[in-house]
Amino acid sequence: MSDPKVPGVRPYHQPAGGWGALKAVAGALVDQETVVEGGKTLMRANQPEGFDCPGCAWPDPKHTSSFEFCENGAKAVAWEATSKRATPQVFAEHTVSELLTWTDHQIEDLGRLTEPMAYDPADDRYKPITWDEAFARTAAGLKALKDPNEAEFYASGRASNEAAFLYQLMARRFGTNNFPDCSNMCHEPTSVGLPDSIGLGKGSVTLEDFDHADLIMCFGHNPGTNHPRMMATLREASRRGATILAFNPLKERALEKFASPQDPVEMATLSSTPIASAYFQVKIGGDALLVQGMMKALLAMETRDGGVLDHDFILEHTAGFEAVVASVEALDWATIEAGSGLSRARIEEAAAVYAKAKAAILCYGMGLTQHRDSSGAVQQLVNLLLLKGNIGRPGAGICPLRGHSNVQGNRTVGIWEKPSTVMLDSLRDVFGFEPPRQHGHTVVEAIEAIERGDSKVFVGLGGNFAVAAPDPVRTFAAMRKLDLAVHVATKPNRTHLLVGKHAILLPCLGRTEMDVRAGVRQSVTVEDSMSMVHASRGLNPPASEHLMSEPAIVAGIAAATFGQDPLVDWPGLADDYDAIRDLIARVFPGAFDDYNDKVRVPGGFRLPVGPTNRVWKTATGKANFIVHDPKGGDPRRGDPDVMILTTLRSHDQYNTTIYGNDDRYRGVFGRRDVIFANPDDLARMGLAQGDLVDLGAAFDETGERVVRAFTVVARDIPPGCLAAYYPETNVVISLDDHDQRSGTPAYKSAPVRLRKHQARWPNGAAAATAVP
Ligand SMILES: Nc1nc2c(c(=O)[nH]1)N[C@H]1C(S)=C(S)[C@@H](COP(=O)(O)OP(=O)(O)OC[C@H]3O[C@@H](n4cnc5c(=O)[nH]c(N)nc54)[C@H](O)[C@@H]3O)O[C@H]1N2
Ligand SMILES: Nc1nc2c(c(=O)[nH]1)N[C@H]1C(S)=C(S)[C@@H](COP(=O)(O)OP(=O)(O)OC[C@H]3O[C@@H](n4cnc5c(=O)[nH]c(N)nc54)[C@H](O)[C@@H]3O)O[C@H]1N2
Ligand SMILES: [Mo]
Repeated sequence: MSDPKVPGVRPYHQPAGGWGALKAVAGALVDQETVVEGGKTLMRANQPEGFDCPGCAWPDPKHTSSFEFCENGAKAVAWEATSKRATPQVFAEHTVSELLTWTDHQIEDLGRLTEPMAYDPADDRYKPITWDEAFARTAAGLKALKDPNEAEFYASGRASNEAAFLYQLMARRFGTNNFPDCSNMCHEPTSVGLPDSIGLGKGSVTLEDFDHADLIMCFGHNPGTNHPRMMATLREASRRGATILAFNPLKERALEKFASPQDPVEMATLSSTPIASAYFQVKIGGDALLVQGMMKALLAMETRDGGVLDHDFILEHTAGFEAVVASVEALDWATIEAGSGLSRARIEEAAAVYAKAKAAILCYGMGLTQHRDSSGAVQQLVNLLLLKGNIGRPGAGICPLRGHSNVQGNRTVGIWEKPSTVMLDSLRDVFGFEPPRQHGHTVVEAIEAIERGDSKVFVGLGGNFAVAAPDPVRTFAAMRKLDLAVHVATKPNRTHLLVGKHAILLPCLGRTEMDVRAGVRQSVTVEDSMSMVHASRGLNPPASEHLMSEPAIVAGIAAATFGQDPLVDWPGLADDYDAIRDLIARVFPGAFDDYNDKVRVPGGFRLPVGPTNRVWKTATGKANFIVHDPKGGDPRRGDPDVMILTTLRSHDQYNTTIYGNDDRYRGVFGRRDVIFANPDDLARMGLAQGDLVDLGAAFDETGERVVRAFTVVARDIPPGCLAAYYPETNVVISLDDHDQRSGTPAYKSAPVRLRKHQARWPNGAAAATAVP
C-alpha cells in the first residue's frame, strides 16, 4: 500500500526485534557518545545486582539471562549515561527565548544538567546558584503563598519509592494534596476503574502466569516498542502454543511477528515467531463496545451449548451479573458493529476463541486508557474476564501495562491527589501532624488552577509537564503565569523554558548512577507493573560532582521550608535511605513490613494483591460486574466531517524525549511529520498519499489549534480514524476532553478535521469543514 513517492516512508517487512534491534542498540550508544560506559551499564540493567531499567515497568524474569536484552532499554540507559553536558556555560551562550525555538530533541540533546541554576529575567538566561541558595529560594516561594493549595507538586513516575515518599511527606506537611502526576495522563482509568471492579487499582497477574495462560489478549498496547522485554514473554507463549489475540486499530509489527535477538537460531536463519493468531482492527475508542459484543456472543453460546461461563465463580465471587447480562442483551448488534468497527462475525470469532480458553490473561495499555470513557472501558475488560472466572487463578488475570518504570510505586507510597483516609490517618499517627484532607488537583485541574491564577508555585519531580499535557496553547500560557517553578531534572526540556516570574533548575542523579550519602552507597527501591518491589543501585559515576539524589533534593527543600522540624529529621533521612524505608513500613503496615530485609533478597518481594487470591476489597466484598454507562460518548458529536485522531509513540522516543526520527516497525524513517489515514477516506476527500495536509481541532473556535503541513500516509486503519505522533500533535488535544471519571486526557480520541494544507486555517468551528 505504501507509495514510494513519500520520502522516508517505505514498508518494513522484517519481524520486530531481530538484527534491526541489535543494530539500533549499537546506534543508540554511539549517538549518545556512551560506547564504553553505556555498554557496560547495559549489562547491569534489570539484573539482581544492578539498577532497575528506566525504560519501562515490565517485571524481571526470576531466572534472568546474563543479559536481559532490550533495544529501547538500551536507548533509555544510553540517554542517561551520555557524555554530553548542559553546563552553565552552555546556558550562558543561549537565552531562554532562543532555546525555545529549538526542537524538543535539540533541547534535551544539550545533555545532562550539571549545576543548580536560576532564571535571571534581566538577562533571559539560566545562571548557576548554590544548592543552599536554590533551597532557600524554593522555600521562600512556598512560604510566600497564602494557602498551601496554591502550590502544585508534579511527579513523573521515575522517582524511587524513597524519593516519592519524601516528596508526598513534604507536600502534605506543607499542607496540600495537589499531586498532579503522570499517572493522571496515563493509567488513572486503571486506578479509578479497577477498584470498583476488583478492589484494587493494579493488575492481578504475575510474570509466571504467562507460562500457564493458553490465551493472551492484547488491547491497545504496542509492546515491541514500549515494553520490549514483554516480547520475550509473548514469544515463549506463542511457541508453547498459546493463542494471542491483538485488538488494535493499527497493525503493529511486533504483535504480528517477532524475532528474538537472544535466539541464535532465529538470528542466524532470519526466521521469526508469529505472535498474534488473529488481529482485530477495532475502531479508535471502540473497545468497550467490542468487549460487550464478545460478552453478548458468549452469553448466546452459553444459552445454545452451555459450558462456557464459570457459574461457580460467578455465584461465589461476583455481584452484578444479572444487570450486566441484561444490559449486554439489550445492546443491538448494529450499535456494536458501528461503534467497534468490527463485524458481528469477527466479534463472534474472538468470543469463540475466548470461550475455549482454559486460562486467559488480558493485557492493555494507552489504547484503552486515553479516551473520554476509559474508566468504564477498563471495567468492561474485567467483566469479560469475570464471566469465565479468569481472575485469581494460575494463568489468568488482568494486566495493565504501566508506563514509567516506577509510576506504580509512586502511587503506592502516596503520590495521589485523592489519598485514602487510612493513609492520611497513618501519616498523622506516625509523624504527629494533621495532613490535609481536601482532595488535590489532577494534571488537568492543576493546569486550570494555574491558568486561573489560583495556583502560583509549581514543583516538578522529573518529567516534562507542559509538553506531555494537552493543548499547549492554554498550558504553555498558564506556565508563564507562575510566580515560581522548580524543576528537579536530569536534562533540560521545554517545560523548564516556559518561565514565569522565577524558575529554578535542580540537577539530579539518574537511576544508573552511584548514589553515595554520608559515605555509604545507597540503594533505592521500585515497584513494577506486577507489584514486585526490588532494590536498584546505580553503578556509573555521577554526570557531575554537583548532582544530588532526588531524596536529598526533596529533603533539602523540606529542611529549608520547615527549618528545625521537630517531627521529621529531613537531613537524617537524606543520608540514610534505610531510615526512609523504615518510615514507609510504619505508614503502610502489612504491605511493607520488614521492608529493608525483604529488599535485600535478590528479586525483592511482592506487595499484597488481593485479586490474585480472590480477595475482593470492594463495597460488596465481591468482584463486581459493572454495567457500561455510554455517556462518555463519541467525541464526534454528530458531525460527519469530524475524524478521530489517536496519538502514538514512535519506536525512537521515550514520551516527550525524542531519541531520533525513525519509527522502524511502522516503516517511517527520518521524519515524524506524518499522519496515517485510511486509503478510502483519502480518496473520498480527494487526497493522495504524500499530500501536505493540516489537522485542526474540530471544535476549536479560535482556529489556532492546527498542526500544519504534515504529510498524509495511507495505512491499514479503520475508516474515520487517523494516527500521528505525540507530542507534535498535542496542540489538537483539548484540555476539556478527558475521561469523565479519572480526568485522563483523551489523547487517543481527539476530534479533528483534516484538510489539504493551506495558508490559513479558517477561524470558527463552523467554517472549519473537512476537505471539500
Ligand atoms: N521505548 C519506550 N517505552 C515506553 C514509553 C516510550 O515512550 N518509549 N513510554 C512509557 C509509558 S509512560 C507508557 S504509558 C507506555 C505506553 O505504551 P503503549 O500503551 O504501548 O503506548 P502507545 O504508543 O501510546 O500506544 C498504544 C497502542 O494503542 C493503539 N491504539 C490507539 N488507539 C486505540 C484504541 O482506541 N483502541 C485500541 N485497542 N488500541 C488503540 C495504538 O495503535 C498503539 O499500538 O510505555 C512506556 N514505555
Ligand atoms: N498526545 C499524547 N500525550 C501524552 C501521551 C500520549 O500517548 N499522547 N502519553 C501520556 C503519558 S502515558 C505520560 S506517562 C506522559 C509523560 O509525561 P512526563 O513523565 O512528564 O514526561 P517524560 O517525557 O517522560 O519526561 C522527560 C523528562 O524527564 C526528566 N527525567 C528523566 N529521567 C529523570 C530522572 O531520573 N529524574 C528526574 N528528576 N527527571 C528525569 C528529563 O528532564 C526529561 O526531559 O505524557 C502523556 N502525554
Ligand atoms: Mo505513561
